[in-house]
Amino acid sequence: MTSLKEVLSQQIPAARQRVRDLVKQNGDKEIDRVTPEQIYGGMRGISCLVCDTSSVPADKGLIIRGIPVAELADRLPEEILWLLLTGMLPGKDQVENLRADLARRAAVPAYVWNVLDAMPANAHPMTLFSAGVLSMQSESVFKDRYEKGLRKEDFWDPTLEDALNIIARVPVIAAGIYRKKFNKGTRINPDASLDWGTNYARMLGISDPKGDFAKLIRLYLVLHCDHENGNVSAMATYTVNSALSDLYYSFSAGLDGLAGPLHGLANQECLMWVLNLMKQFNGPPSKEQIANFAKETLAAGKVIPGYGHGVLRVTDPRFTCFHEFGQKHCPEDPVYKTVATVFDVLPDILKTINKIKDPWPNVDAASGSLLHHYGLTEAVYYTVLFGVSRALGVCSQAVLARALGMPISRPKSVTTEWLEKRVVTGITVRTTAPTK
Ligand code: CMX
Repeated sequence: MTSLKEVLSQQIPAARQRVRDLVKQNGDKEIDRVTPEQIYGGMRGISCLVCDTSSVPADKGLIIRGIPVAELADRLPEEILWLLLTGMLPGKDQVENLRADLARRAAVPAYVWNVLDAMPANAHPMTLFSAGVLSMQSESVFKDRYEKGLRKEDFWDPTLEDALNIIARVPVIAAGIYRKKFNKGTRINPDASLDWGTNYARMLGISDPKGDFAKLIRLYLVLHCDHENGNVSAMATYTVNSALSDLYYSFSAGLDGLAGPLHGLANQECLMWVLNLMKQFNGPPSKEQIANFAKETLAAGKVIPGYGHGVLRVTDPRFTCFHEFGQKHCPEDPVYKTVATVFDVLPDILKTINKIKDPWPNVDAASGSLLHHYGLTEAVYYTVLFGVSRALGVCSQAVLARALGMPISRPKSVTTEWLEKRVVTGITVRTTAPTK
């Protein structure tokens, strides 16, 4: 049996050589073009980042190392972490080894709880989560070894140490935040015999006699783990880490991006939108009532959370996985049923609005109704769950970026004047001094 670190040590030299060959033989070949529309449109569709952990074709959705996410829905998050990092699914002993390793690393320093206790009572759970992660920065193995003198080719090793320590601890911190923020009683300590996802479900303290809530949490942690590198949380983590700020700084920055309503916060907004809809009509609404409510939301200039995507142009397969979970485990739950009826109605309405490129549900549209069904009703907490899962992907991406020796990120920006002249004359006019 080989450990995760041993497998990576074996793989990294060939991965480096592959990139060296690509750049040496074809480094100057054009692979894309860039238009002003793209520059002013959030850099949509510009191929300028490398991400080997996952890809998101517009017509298929999340593919992790060549495997569509729906085929991975029954796997443990530990298996997914191994897959993200190595491109292979682990053997039975390897998963158990990784599970036990994470369990050994799960102790959260006492000062983290003191930091969280000192935060204002109205701090959002994501603020607490990001602060909790950042507060541990002095524990960074990368920072420590870098200060002592570390060769570039070895950067990935302490980054992996930081990644595993962060991944091991985030469910403990996240569950502690839940218990504190919503007055659920004392914290529940991790159980070193359980897997990462089941442990998190248990530490939240939700009653789970049949183990279905733990099943939902494990599914949740698998589905949200990664989504290429161009989304806000991944790119923020990647960019900060590229400056060799360690993973505590970088993952905390990624969480700050995840906390935005157009990204991870849509998770909480979705359930709120559905509950408001049900409140207005005293229970599960009819299709006509849903259509009217959606039109009112749009007329007020708001987005409908859980619908649309920057890349996808089909129903998000992660939504489909949650939808199937609901059909199997709680088909009669009124909130889930409402979410299912919204899915019947909304895409046709969104299709009538020309500017909306993707009228289909994304990952956030159904998850809240399922969490609500099992008693995790505090929607403002939902993005924290997303963040716990996203640690798997962004930390894996950072380890691989350091393994490949990726440099500090520094794309070139141009002024509006430069663009105006460039599109008219085709001549490059530099209006600012070149930056380093
Ligand atoms: N409801 C209303 N309007 C929407 C919409 C929705 N669900 N989705 C897109 N639009 C609007 C955009 O706001 C934009 O309007 P303006 O030009 O007036 O600003 C227009 O349609 C074009 O947007 P787009 O090109 O289709 O989508 P973007 O790539 O710009 O944005 C996203 C993608 C996800 C931010 C957007 O669809 C949205 O705001 N959805 C609701 C929030 C949400 O569910 N976010 C979670 C995404 C999943 C994730 O991050 O993991």
